[in-house]
Amino acid sequence: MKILALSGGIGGAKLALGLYRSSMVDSLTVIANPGDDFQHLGFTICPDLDTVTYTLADVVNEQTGWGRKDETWEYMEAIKREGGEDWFALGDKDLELHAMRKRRLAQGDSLTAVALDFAHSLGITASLLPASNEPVRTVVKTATGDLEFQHYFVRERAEPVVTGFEFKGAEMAQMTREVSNAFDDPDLDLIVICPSNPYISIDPILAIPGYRTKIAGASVPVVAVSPVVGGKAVKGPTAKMMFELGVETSCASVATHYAGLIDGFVIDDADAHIARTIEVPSMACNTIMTSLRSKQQLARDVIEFGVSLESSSLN
Ligand code: FO1
Repeated sequence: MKILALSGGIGGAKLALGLYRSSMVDSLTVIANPGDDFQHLGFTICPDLDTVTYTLADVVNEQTGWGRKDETWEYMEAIKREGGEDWFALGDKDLELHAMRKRRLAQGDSLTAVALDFAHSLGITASLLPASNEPVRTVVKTATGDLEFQHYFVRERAEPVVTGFEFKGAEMAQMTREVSNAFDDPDLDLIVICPSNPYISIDPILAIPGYRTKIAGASVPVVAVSPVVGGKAVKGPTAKMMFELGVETSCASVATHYAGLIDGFVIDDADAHIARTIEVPSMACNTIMTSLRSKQQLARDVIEFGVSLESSSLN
């Protein structure tokens, strides 16, 4: 099986790991959300790309879901002592990646080349790709003004009331050759939209010219997995945002959000009773990934559902 997945950070990375470690998958490409990226303390921080990379390399901090395990914090302590910006925690091990990325970008290498080489250096055999080499930055529109994404999410703890989003730079950004080749690969079997926040993790990718067309026109099934279970977000502020945006906080709303892009939608067993309200074919299973086994099982369920959609569309 050859799979192309779109992912945000923590929740998406869990399914990406399940796919990566699935015996059914021979080849995996993951496209990471660029909207959370920002410049901070002189570094280009790419939280979702890095979370997917650390997760697949098995070096992620499993308590937080982001950053490195067995991290030390001397750099942050120095920033604090100097009265610098210490609201965004960059660990010493994580800093090794950031220093390397800074050096490589400064010498003219692309974000894609840096990401592929870094993943390779960690022994990852999947292709982990930024959605674009150009910056795409989510701006969160709130009742009290516009906020850069990490300022909203980490510094303000996602507390301000959200009224909308802007994906700055998206219209000027380009789908990379590596991403385009992954979509056009004649051996591709399935496209998966991971259980990530549709508004802030998947929409920034879809805002880049070409993505919607490639996904809507794909000759392979496109399956999304709901990040909303029983009206609540499995992780993060998805449900809070939906409420503030005036959208019903249910998995059905997520399926509607992806209308025209997906052929099938995976929901949790807890939502099986509302499956009939979902406009595309749906499948209920356990989507709560608390162990490697449950991640691999969800990957298997998603693949088998995707394959069943393909054969039913051929009939
Ligand atoms: N999330 C936090 O809640 N607080 C942090 O201090 C923080 C630091 C951080 C450093 C590197 C990195 O790759 C991710 C980091 N994250 C932090 C996570 C990240 O900002 C968000 O989880 C994602 O952007 C949401 O997907």
